Amino acid sequence: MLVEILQKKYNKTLKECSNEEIYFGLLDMTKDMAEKKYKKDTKKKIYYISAEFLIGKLLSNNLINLGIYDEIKEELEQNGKSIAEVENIELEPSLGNGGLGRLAACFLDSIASLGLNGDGIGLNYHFGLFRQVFKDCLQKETINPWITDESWLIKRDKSYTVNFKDFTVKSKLYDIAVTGYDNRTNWLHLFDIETVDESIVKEGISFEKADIEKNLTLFLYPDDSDEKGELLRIYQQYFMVSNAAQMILEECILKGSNLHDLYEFAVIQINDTHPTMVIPELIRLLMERGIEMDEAIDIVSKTCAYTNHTILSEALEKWPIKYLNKVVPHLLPIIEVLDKKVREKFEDPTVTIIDEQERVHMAHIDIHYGFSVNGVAALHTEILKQNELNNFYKIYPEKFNNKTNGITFRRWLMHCNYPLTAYLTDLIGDGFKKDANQLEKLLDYKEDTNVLNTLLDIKYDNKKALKEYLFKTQGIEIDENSIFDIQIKRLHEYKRQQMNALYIIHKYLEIKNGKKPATPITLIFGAKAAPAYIIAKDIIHLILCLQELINSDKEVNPYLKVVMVENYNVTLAEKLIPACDISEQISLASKEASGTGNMKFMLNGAITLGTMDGANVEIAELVGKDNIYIFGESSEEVISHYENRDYVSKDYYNKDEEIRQMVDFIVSDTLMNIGKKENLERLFNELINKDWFMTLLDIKEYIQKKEEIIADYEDREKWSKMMLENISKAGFFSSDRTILEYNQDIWNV
Ligand code: NBG
Repeated sequence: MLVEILQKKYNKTLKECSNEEIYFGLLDMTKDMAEKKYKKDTKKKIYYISAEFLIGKLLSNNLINLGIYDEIKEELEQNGKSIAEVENIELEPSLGNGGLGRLAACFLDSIASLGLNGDGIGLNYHFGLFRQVFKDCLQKETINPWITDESWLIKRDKSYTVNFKDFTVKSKLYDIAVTGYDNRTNWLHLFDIETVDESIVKEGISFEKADIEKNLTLFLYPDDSDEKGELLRIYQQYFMVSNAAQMILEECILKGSNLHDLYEFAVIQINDTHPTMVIPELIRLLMERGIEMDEAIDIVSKTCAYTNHTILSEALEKWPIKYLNKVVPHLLPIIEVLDKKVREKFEDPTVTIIDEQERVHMAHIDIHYGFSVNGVAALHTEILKQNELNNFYKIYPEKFNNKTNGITFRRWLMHCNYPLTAYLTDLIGDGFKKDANQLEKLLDYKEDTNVLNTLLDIKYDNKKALKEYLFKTQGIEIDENSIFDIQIKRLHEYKRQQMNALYIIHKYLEIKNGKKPATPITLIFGAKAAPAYIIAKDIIHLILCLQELINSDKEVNPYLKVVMVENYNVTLAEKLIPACDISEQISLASKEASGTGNMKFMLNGAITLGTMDGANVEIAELVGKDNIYIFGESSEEVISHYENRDYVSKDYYNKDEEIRQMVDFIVSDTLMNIGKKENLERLFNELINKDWFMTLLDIKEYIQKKEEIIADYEDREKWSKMMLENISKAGFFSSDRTILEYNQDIWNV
């Protein structure tokens, strides 16, 4: 089929075509096949609304899900082409930021793969999240254009009118097909406007924030450190949910809903608080269509469900009434009624929608006016119930439920680790591709030296493949015979990349003093920092300075290497994860809602070094304490430090010589000669005077555990057994399991 398409499109044979031509040929073919697998809507349908969808490149994923990957791979090889090279042509869509967006993408994959009728709804950001470049050991941000003339986006003939206070826009809709694995096709609906003007972006990522008609869908999470920025975010959010609400009502009416029964036709999952305004917007639209307010509120409350993804208060959105009035004054009367009803029913001042400072708490709208509230890992949900949202839990115990996150094995095993997938298939059959729990069959081989050695061989080959990839794409050289210790995730103080950086200093000093590791260690980082998050950028600066220092020190670099990959994204994750030995999951206990990278690493045979936080807790339960390296204070202990305000980082610094040495090194001449005084001093001061996320609390135990896991790496047999246990037990973390639970407990589709 491909041959015919290329013949028609370019009048060339497969052999004659360039990789680019093959890519566009495959794009046409895949889109066409996907469209054919679209099935009519069922009576009830899931709408997953999210500010981000971190979908990654789509070609291979779609070929796998359509069941033609092997065939195409072979056909290309027979003609002297390589699928990997064809894949390089594709630009990664820039529609997401971190775990929340990647989760949304995994969920869409699982919804379709389980044959459920469910679409995603979001925005078509032209430049998406910024592209990260390093210069002088600093992060700089530039635009990240990803939309090309021919792409996965299908322009639809559909448009809605969205009214803001001062002006009105007409939306246009783009769809991306979401192919299920051997199953139906659903859609990711992305809304945009015609008037967006990419040329207004000057120097890096700066642009005039007030010109909404030109900038509305330029960036995901534009800088909101000033008023104009906050207003822009409100414009984006309202634009997203107004389109969503209009589309949902239109589809339901078409299927025969009289709107009084909306919840029998639609269930809306609100992914974190960004889409919260869909609640007042739907109420407004129902009232416009003649439904009384009380009934409208009731209908919407039976239709919407909310997922919380964090307990960090800065991420729980609170919009000043003043700002909402400037953008969407028509929603305020509704929000005020929602608030009034809460006040009439409950005395507790902490559960109101509008607070004393005249701010609207978006999560509070979701909890009062949605029928389900879920956390994303067992520990996270417990913390929501017992601490963060305890006052709400007391009112609505029946609304709270846990849905431990998951990942799609199509992308995070079958696509990113072809050799391991092929080997597993040989050993245990391919049942695990649809029923992830079958990975447990691998346990039968836990004493089989042959199998254990093959797992080590596959890991080694993946490390070599990563080495080649990093050299080709970023000019970075690494040694495949070293231990690959990897921390890849957004940069945030709670994730504690700074603790890992202190470990590097510890190791550097040790080597300088003549104590050398048995096997060289390569510490790999990948992380973007939010452009306005100063300390996060300082941490990147520290890591890049250490990279420069260590990699140019001949005494140290045979034993230690630091690599921070530039512009970390899904494509890089797909290369890094299969090559990893040690998975760094070292957040301050209680702060990482779940984590999903931890699951991807485990599935690909990396061993976790982590705290009892997020889904690490469930990983630890599944693999048992012999197959994971846990350190650090527990979430209870950490929460009690916050409650009693008794953590003083300076005390740890003063008390402990070793800690002092590491922290002081940040502002030593050695490092200041490489880096910037201002940044390094600021970070130093932050660590000893604030350290909100308690780096110094756990640093000693962290170093100790890390030395232990590194020492255990030498015992190859023991290590390979741990790998096998981790892979075998990863089945629980398939997003198919998560989605089945959402459907059983929340959606009922
Ligand atoms: C993130 C959490 C992660 C979690 C993902 C997906 C936000 C607001 N939250 O721990 O930090 O894995 O959500 O649930 O991005």
